[in-house]
Amino acid sequence: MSATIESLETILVDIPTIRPHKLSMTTMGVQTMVIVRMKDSDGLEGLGEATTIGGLAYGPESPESPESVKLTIDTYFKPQLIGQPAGNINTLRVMLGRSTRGNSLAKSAIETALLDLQGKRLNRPVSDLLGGAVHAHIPVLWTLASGDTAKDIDEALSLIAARRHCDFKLKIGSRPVMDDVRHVAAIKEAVGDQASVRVDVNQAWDEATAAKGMAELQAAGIDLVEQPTPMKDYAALVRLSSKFHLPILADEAVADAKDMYSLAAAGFAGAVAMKIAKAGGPARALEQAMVAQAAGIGLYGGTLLEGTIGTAAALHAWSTLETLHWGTEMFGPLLMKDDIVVKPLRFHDNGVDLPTGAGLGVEIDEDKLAHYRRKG
Ligand code: MUC
Ligand code: MG
Repeated sequence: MSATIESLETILVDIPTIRPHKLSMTTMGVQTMVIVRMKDSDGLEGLGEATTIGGLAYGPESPESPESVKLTIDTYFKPQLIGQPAGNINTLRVMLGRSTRGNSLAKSAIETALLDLQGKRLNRPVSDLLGGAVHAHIPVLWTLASGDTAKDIDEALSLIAARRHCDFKLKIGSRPVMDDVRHVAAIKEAVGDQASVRVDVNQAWDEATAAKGMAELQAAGIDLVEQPTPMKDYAALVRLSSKFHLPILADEAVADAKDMYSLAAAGFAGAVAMKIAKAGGPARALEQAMVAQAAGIGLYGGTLLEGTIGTAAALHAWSTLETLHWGTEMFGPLLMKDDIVVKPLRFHDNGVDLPTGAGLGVEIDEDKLAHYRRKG
C-alpha cells in the first residue's frame, strides 16, 4: 500500500523586501508567502508555496490573498487530501479541480508539495517527474522598480558589472505615459547594448495610450512590452500585436492552457509569461507551454515573486523546455531581505542553477521559519 497523506500545514511567512518594489497597482515593502508542509505516512515531507503581490492588489477579478489561500487549503483542500494515497498526483488534482473552481494559487502550492513529496519518495528531482531537465542553468532577469530613475540606473549597472543579470524589466504605468517613456529611455540609454530592457505596464493603459506608449518605446530600443492593456481585452492585445514589431508579452491575460488557446485563436502574436501560480502548478504551467509552442508564441518563465520554494518549483518546470525565448524572471528570493531555506538558490552568470537533489532540492531552515512566520 503506498504512503498516504497524513498531515497538511499552511504557514504565513512575511519577509521584508530589500527596497520598495513599485508596480502600477501597488508598492511592495514585504512579501507574504503561504508555505505548505505536507507529510505522508512514511514520514516524508513535501513543500509547497503560494504568493501573490500586494495582498489583493494584483491579478484577476476574483483574486486570492495569502490569507485566503491559507483558508482555502485549511478548510476545503485539507479534509479532501488527508488519508489519500500521496503518489497519484493526477487523481488528487482531478479531485481538487472538481470540488473547487479557480483558486489556482492554492492549487499550485498543493501540486508543488505533491511533486516534492513524490520526488523525495523516488529519490529523483521534480524535473525528472516532469520528463527531465534540458537545462541546468536558467537565465534570470531583474526588475528595476525602485520608482527612481537614477537609483534604477545604479542598480542596473552594478548588476551588469557583477554578471548577476543582463536583462531588465521596468515596472511602469502609474505615471503619465510620457513620464514613463522618459524614465525607460534614460535607463536604456545608460545600459546601451549591454542589456535587454523590457517594460511591464500591468494593465494600466487603455488601447490609445498603449499605442502611443508602444510607438515611443519601440523608438527608444525597448525589446518587449508586458500586459499594456486590461487582461480581459483580448481584442486590444491582438490589434496592438499586429500594429508594432515591438513584441507584447501577455501576462495577466493568460492564466492557463485554455486562455493561451483563446488568445492565440483570436490572432495574438507575441510571447506569454507562464506562472505556476496562475496555471495551478508546475505541471499545469507546462500544459500552457505546449499550447503556446504550437501557436508560435514565445515562452517566458514568469513569477509572482515567490520565495525559494515556489521559485525552485517553477525552475524545475522551465528546465524541461527546450527554448525559453525570453528567459525568466525567477529572481523572487533576491528581492527579499532573508530566506527560510538552509541553502539558497545560486544566482550567477545572469541566471540561476537548477537545484539538485530529491524533490525540489530545497530544505526549510526551522529557525528562520519560526522567526518570520506570522504570529497570532
Ligand atoms: C508581474 O506582473 O510580472 C514579476 C516580476 C515583478 O517584478 O513583478 C512580477 C509580476
Ligand atoms: Mg507582469
